[in-house]
Amino acid sequence: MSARIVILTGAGISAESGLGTFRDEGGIWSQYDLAEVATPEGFAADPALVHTFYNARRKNAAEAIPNAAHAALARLEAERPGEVLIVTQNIDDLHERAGSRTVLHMHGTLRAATCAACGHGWDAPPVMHAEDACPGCGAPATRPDIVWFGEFPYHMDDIWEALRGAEVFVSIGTSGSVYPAAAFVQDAARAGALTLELNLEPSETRSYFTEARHGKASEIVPAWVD
Ligand code: BV8
Repeated sequence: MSARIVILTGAGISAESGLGTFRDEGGIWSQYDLAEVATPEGFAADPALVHTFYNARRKNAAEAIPNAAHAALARLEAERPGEVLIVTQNIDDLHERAGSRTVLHMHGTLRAATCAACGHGWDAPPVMHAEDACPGCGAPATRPDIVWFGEFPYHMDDIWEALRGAEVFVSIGTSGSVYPAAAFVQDAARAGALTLELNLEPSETRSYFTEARHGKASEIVPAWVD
């Protein structure tokens, strides 16, 4: 997969749409224990708790509205067909609802469900329960199709190929604290790309970027696009 402009997004781009971030003051990881709700071990120990966690986030995401940052990225892609790839760590569908077409969800999405027993995949219902039977094999092993800690992210071969050929790499609304996404700026820089961080504040990987602009995504992303 190739693109001149590769854009990585994180929870910060959806913050002004009302969806929580993870590591800011009062963030999701201060309300829930990551180990209990975002690891395979946590799911095995208490699938009902994990479904409750993701059912609430699925509801919040469905009620959220894309903001000016999502809209600006959709405009950029429309103006430069075939040149823009969004790689998102987010599991909401705000990029798609804003009109972006080329979006890779490396951590999965709330819209998808899968079977922990047979790997069958289907569109997730609004509310999932631990005892729901897999439509494929019938086992009560349904889970959100989301990449948890210790699991391999999706689309990695496409992402690494795109980073090798990118002219510009832009990171928006991410703290740079989760790998392998946090290392993408280094992969892009090694390939000679210009690297730009657009974030509320300097991220953990700020030093790897050629340039950084700090502020709210709904303001600094349209300013960069337009
Ligand atoms: C893996 C589930 C093997 C979905 C999540 C080194 C190499 C490789 C792996 C590791 C490594 N070191 C450690 C690891 C293991 C681990 C990891 O990174 N641990 C961390 C804690 C150290 N990684 C994994 O397990 C990954 N798998 O490594 O497989 C492998 C090895 C090599 C190569 C390939 C594979 C799997 C990681 C996925 C885990 N799943 N969540 C969900 O519930 O959502 S991660 C979780 O954090 C979320 O998915 C989120 O996407 C992700 C990153 O968080 P951010 O999006 O950055 O959000 P955060 O709150 O942190 O920051 C928000 C930012 O926005 C802030 O900077 C803030 O200032 C800014 N902001 C706020 N408001 C605004 C704003 N910006 C602009 N405008 C605003 N209004």
